[in-house]
Amino acid sequence: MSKLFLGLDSSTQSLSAIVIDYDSRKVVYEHSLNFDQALPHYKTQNGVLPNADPLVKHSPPLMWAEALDLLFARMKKEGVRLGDVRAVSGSGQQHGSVYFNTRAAGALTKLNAQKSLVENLRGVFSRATSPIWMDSSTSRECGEIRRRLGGIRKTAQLTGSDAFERFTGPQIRKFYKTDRAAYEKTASIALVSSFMASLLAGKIAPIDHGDGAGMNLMDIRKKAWLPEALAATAPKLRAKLPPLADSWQVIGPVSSYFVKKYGLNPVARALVWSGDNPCSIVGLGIVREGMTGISLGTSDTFFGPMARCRTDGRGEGHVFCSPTGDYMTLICFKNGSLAREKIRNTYGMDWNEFNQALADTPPGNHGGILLPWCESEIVPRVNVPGLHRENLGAGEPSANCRAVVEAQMLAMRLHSQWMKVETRRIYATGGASANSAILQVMADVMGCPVVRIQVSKSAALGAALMAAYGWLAEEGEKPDWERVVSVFTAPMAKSEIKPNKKATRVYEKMLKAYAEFERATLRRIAKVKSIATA
Ligand code: ADP
Ligand code: XUL
Repeated sequence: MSKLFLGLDSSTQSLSAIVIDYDSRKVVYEHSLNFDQALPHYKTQNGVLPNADPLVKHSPPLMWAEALDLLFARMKKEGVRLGDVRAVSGSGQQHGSVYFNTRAAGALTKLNAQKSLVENLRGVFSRATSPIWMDSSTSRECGEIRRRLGGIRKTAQLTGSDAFERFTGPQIRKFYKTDRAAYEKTASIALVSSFMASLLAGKIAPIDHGDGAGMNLMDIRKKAWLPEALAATAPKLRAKLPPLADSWQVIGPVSSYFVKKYGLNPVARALVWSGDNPCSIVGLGIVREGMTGISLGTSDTFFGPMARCRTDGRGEGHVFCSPTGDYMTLICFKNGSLAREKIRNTYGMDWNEFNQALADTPPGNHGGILLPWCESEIVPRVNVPGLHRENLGAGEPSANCRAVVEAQMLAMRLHSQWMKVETRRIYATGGASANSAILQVMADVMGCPVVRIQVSKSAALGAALMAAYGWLAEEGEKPDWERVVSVFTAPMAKSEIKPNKKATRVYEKMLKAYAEFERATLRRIAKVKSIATA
């Protein structure tokens, strides 16, 4: 029997699956299911529920559960050898939280294969919707938690990050403050990752150290819940949190629901899941310092492994735990793919026309800059959405397309300086990494080559590799991360995109102009806000 491992990725816009054959080192199955298209009855837009408040971004947890049923049904129908799968792990969009009441634990152990997951989960939530990573409605709660923990630097030193609006702790605090009765009825709080793992394992799953670090609740060095942070967040919180665990820990056998319904092997192991960015560290094979990953998904993220924990005193960047046992640094931009899409759509283009626009305009864009804060931004922190242009008119389609991509790459270069890592090679992933014209701007701005690996869904691949690692460890095989990731994550030789030296020199100069325009715009926004609130 071949050794198959299944990796799932419950992301903002989709649920994906990758099956790997470990011995023949092949990806044998890959599939993605887009929430808006496959499950239109949840009425999400890009996986998110519409809300009158632009700062509030929630998604329905039942949609993620229904997607899991649908994906397994498709795998079964397409003849995927689910009976040969030895272990299942997964990756979830980070920070989002799911709220279970006292009925959940019992319902999970008794999942009935005659019913759907949605039917099985009826009545187990104390909150119908889940705040996700795009939510930025908790500035007040961030301030309260940060003050209790001793300021930006101290909060980052303790939890790995300053208090951030999308992080789970501030979200829990807002829930406690605004709906105390529902908070009281909450028996257990899960992340998207641990929620999905709970379905697979048929019991409340632990939260892994990688995703747990994105909550402002975990002691980043001790990898344990931090009592001061819990106290600063909400009362009786400790009792509502599951245990923490290594990202590759086996929870137990998969729930009989998946055995009876879809033919998973009863001895197949269900593992703890992690966040999409920690999983991408594994899925891209960037397990040594100096290797940098950039994901161009719904969010744009810049990340890399870090051997010793060093936090960002200015509070823009994060330190999470890497599934390999090291740490990882990360900065996250909310205005990633959806901002590129928005500019593209404004000028009625498709991706080919967008790429032609990049080809028609020179690096540096004649000094034209566009800050693409279509939604409130995480780095730098901007709570008033808006587009800001310098030396650029809204009536210049091609220059605006170049400007959005250049600004995104310059922002990554500028705001990653605290990491003090010399970027020698970038491993690109996420939906937009399919676009070589965008990656060329990335290589030129960063001044180093950009590569892709065979599999574009690095988070799902990382999850499959974590499943393999956890299974091998349980079998007593002492697996080694470099070996586990090596063959699957070899960069595609032909995919290397080299920086153009002349363009890199243009961007070195432009970085100063960009930084100055960004600072000036932030000052202007702050002034307008203070006049409005005076
Ligand atoms: P997530 O995992 O966060 O849900 P993905 O990594 O699947 O997101 O990326 C989805 C995004 O990829 C889409 O919003 C789309 O804008 C972008 N995308 C897909 N193909 C291209 C392309 N050829 N050029 C630029 N962007 C693309
Ligand atoms: C990372 C972050 C996003 C989400 C969604 O901190 O908020 O990258 O994980 O992908």
